[in-house]
Amino acid sequence: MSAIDYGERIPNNVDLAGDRALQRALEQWQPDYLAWWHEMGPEASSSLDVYLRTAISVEPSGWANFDYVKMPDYRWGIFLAPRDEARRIHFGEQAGDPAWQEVPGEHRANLRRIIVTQGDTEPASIEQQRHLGLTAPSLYDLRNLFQVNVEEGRHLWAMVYLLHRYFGRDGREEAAALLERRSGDGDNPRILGAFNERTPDWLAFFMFTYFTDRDGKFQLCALAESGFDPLARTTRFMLTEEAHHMFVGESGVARTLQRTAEVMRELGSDDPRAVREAGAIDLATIQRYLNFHYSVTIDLFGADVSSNAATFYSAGLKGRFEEGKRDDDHRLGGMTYRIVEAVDGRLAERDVPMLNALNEVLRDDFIRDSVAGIGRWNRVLEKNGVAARLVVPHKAFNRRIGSLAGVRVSPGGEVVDEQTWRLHERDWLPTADDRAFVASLMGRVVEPGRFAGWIAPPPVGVNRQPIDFAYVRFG
Ligand code: BYC
Ligand code: FE
Ligand code: FE
Repeated sequence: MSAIDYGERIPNNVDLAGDRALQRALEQWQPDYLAWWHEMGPEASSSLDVYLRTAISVEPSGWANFDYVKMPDYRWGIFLAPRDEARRIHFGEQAGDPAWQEVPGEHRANLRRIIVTQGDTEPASIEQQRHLGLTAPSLYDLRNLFQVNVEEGRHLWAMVYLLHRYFGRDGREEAAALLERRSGDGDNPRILGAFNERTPDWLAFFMFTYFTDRDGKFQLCALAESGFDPLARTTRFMLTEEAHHMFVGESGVARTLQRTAEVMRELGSDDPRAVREAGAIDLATIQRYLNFHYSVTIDLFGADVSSNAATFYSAGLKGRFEEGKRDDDHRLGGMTYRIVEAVDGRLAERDVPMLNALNEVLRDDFIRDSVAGIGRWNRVLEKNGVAARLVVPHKAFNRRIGSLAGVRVSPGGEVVDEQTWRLHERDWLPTADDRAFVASLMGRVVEPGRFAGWIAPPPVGVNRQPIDFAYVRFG
């Protein structure tokens, strides 16, 4: 069951050949996917040989095979984690029932919506990142970008498989629409806010993969608990890929900080202008990028009070992060959770029914995980003798979704009026000048083992290859 069949046009471990109608439908979607990849995937990349990993098994140990691949020839496929025949729904009103192998009629619309929303983010991120290959700071980084891109493409396949296999004609229409929406498009944008923002440079890319791919981790973990077993199994395998995306972000920012700290030490100065003149990114700019990506990403968890969230949970469609490790009744009736809202010009806490607050519960889990990694970034500064530290802004800062949308809150958590906001916005969020400066540092470095001056090399290469390995070969 877990062996992957690479003899098929669409590699899979779901016995696609045993369902001719489904196989035909997916084989018809495949050229549309490739056309979309050519139009919206990584720019000027079709002829490059890229040292990529491809899944060869869904077992946790040794699933990856590394080799040179031209990205349009990447073997995007359908890989589900192995089925546990005895699996039961373990939260919500139907806890204890066998997990569903087909979609229950009463949950069809909600499940489709969750799967479409998840699926939509995957091609969106590829669109957001499509131009970054032109300004990669090294071959190592270029390869990592492309690895992330092909895997996000595979995540789209994962959701499209579910839509085609379990949702009939509606599912096929939704699968087609996933290739029609475009990140940032005025008429037909991607579904969620953060996926319509730009990722204009590599600092933004690293912040995105640190924060926004981590939203992916938490949402996928919640879906991996689902009573709809095919969704649980496909998201379980997606999570093994997600770990690498967050690694790219965490290590990318850490290497940026390393270089900045070295420059500060050489200069004996923390003056942002001096740091910039020496070709590194000043800490204040890095903090503003962090503020931006953090705030747009925490919006992705949805409204803090949400009847959708209650329905998804009670129906057994979407669980909590690490549902199985929690020792409450997994139904949550009568329990409460504390949220933050703005009342009369200040922030105040309020207890609301836990079931309605599950978006906030997941957001708070995400925040804890994010903060831990920022501690690791700060150790880079500490080790280099830099006194300054990065911090996450208050969770009410720069919000557009939920109770905190529409109030102006400083990164420190103080409610401010519109005038104060406008006065300080340039200290809190990346300015046009910050973006122009970071853009001025971006230039493609293609010599093996060389790195752009604003970023330190990584401590080790990919798959135990040396750092000066030719991770990408230009034809
Ligand atoms: N932007 O009751 P609410 C990833 C809408 S990332 C725009 O809170 P709900 C990846 C909402 O749709 C993981 N609109 O909604 C990362 C609703 O609209 P309607 C992606 C937003 O359903 C990097 C209304 O506001 N996966 O994989 O409880 C690279 C009321 O809100 C936003 C998922 O998200 C927003 N930020 O919560 C590649 C999992 N937030 O119905 C990939 C699936 C809310 O009024 N999705 N709205 O028109 C879900 O579970 C839920 O849909 C959400 C929203 C948690 C997103
Ligand atoms: Fe993904
Ligand atoms: Fe990802």
